[in-house]
Amino acid sequence: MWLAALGVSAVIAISVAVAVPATNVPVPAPASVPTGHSDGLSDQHGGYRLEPVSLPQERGDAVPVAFRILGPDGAPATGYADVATMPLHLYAVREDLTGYQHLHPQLVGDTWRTALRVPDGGVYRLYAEFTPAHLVAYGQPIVLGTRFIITGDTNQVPLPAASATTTVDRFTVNRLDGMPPLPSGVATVLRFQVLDAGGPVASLEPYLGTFAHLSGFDVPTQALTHVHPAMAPNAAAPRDGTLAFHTVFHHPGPQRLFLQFQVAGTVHLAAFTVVVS
Ligand SMILES: [Cu+2]
Repeated sequence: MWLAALGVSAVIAISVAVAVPATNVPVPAPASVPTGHSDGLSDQHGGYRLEPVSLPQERGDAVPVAFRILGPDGAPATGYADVATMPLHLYAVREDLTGYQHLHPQLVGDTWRTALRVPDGGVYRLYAEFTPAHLVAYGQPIVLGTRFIITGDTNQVPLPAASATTTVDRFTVNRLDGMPPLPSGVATVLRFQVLDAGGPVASLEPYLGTFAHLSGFDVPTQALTHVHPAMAPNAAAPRDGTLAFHTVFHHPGPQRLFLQFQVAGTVHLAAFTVVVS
């Protein structure tokens, strides 16, 4: 995507240089809206940049993390839109796609701060997802990433095989469309149903303003796609415990999905491997 976007802009730049006379060339307005999507593999997008202040260097249950988000003018960004009730979501995952976390740092002065669970060694990636207030109409958040390395012994976990069902706590979550490979680069719908011993769970509760959060990580690259169920605002809980997500997976290959949902005040995390063709 990055290369494709760069290629497109390079082609445009070249064709403009060739086709337009040297005089009366309109001066383009400064780009105020980012182009393309961001997936956390870069620390910058659309003029915004993630600047680490303090990243974990050792294991622990609550290791401090601090970073700044700098705007196009190089100064710390101010004015974030609340998306899913929060101005900034921070996701973390290790390179083997374990240890997923979804956190909400506090903005203290110009620096975002939170604490991370770092149970083991390895390479971890952080994803800061936010929407500058003036970019709400852009329609997608900016996702900036950075990574840190914890040295020492590391227990890498093999990627679980693709499955149409998984269990978490007292719940079973089924992927209703089975396990067909999902096409890359086009709109896709993923449907899940949450069940417990009594059948479909009719009592899903909003968590951060929506009935579920789905984070998908492209296994080879760790590119992030984060989406919410397609539901009307203020919709009632789905009576059959079914959640539908509309998304586009940009890369062929396996994806590791983390589905968060809330029942009786507790957030549960179901994980799936799916294959994108
Ligand atoms: Cu979310």
